[in-house]
Amino acid sequence: MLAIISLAIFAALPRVSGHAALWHPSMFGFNVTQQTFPYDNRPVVPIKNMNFTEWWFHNHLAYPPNAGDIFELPAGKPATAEIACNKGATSFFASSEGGDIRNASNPNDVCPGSPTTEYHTNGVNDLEGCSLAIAYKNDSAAVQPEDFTVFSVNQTCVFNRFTDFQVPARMPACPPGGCICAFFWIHAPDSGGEENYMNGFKCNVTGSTSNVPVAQSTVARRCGADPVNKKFVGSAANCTYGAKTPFYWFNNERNNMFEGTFSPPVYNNLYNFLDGAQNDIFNDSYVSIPEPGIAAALPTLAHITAPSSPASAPAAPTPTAASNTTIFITAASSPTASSDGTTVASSIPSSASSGTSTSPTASSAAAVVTAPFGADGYAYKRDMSNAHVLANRASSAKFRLNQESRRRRAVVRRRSWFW
Ligand SMILES: [Cu+2]
Repeated sequence: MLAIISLAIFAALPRVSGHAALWHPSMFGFNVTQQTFPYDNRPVVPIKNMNFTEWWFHNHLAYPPNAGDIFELPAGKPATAEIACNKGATSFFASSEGGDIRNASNPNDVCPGSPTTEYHTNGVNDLEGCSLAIAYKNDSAAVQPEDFTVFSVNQTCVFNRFTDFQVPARMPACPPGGCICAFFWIHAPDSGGEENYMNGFKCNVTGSTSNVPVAQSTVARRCGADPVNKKFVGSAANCTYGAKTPFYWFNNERNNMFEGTFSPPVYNNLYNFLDGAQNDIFNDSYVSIPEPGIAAALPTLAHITAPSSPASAPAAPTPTAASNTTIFITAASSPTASSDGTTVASSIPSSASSGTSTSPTASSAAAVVTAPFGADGYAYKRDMSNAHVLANRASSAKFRLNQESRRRRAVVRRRSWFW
């Protein structure tokens, strides 16, 4: 009874709800309020256990931006987005039901007046990253999940209202009318239940100097160090390189990730989503990308001489993990920095989530070179092979149990703020 009463009081308390969204007039659902749908479908509300039309673009495709509202992506430069738990906490507060709730003493406050757990983090060391993806289509209705390619990652996310997304320098121009983009986020497993976040928006690449298309994206593998799950060394050969699809997880339809409740797919080194611009997503970025696997050959980067020149295909050295010519793609690396036929290895830090926006450094990368990838990687069992997918599906009943118990714990935790 007490639980029911306290829940009722909790529900009646005026409060700024948590979660988070990317806010911009170019977004689908910019003016959707709690009353627009029969259920609360504000852009900040998490997505989970939904059918495709409900989760895709947050079911906001019928709420497009006004003509001319577009989010600009300057090639080779950062695009600054505003991420907040309420529109009133952004520069666009004027059209928010609750008006301006920005924190005057901290303009970067994602959720003024609320603890960080409201946007699913226990602090700056508990961040898993978020991403922007792009589809080179100007018709939002024509965009399919496989059309999106992640072009920018911010691993220090969600933590600052003003969040920079570095745009790759070689992004080609969009079709007339612009492209369709989306913000994707899956938060840390230790601060709230399993949830996806997706906000679609209209975008356009400016200052483009390359016309090489973005490659068809593929699903990213879990390949980095994962100390929480007692995997202390990453397996670079098991990583997905090049254009990668966003994560579609924990819905009823069209998922591309089947990770368990406590191992959400995340936008950081764990899935080879390095911090910053994703500079290797173009058709000519690689001479070859072998099928990933714990004993696979590493891919070979192409030598890009000029932004618009076709890729030359130099004779590739035998790619080996121990190769002295191994180089590392970091957020700051430009495609021109690579030499002919260089073997690529992802620098995988020992911690899955560093909690800072610092790019992997040469020193952390050097550790990968000297330590054979296979030392622990051969025993790695989290690759998304069919067998593993099937096993995950078979244990879905267990997921639901976990999910239910986590939800209950979350309710207890939230109540404790008030009691
Ligand atoms: Cu949430």
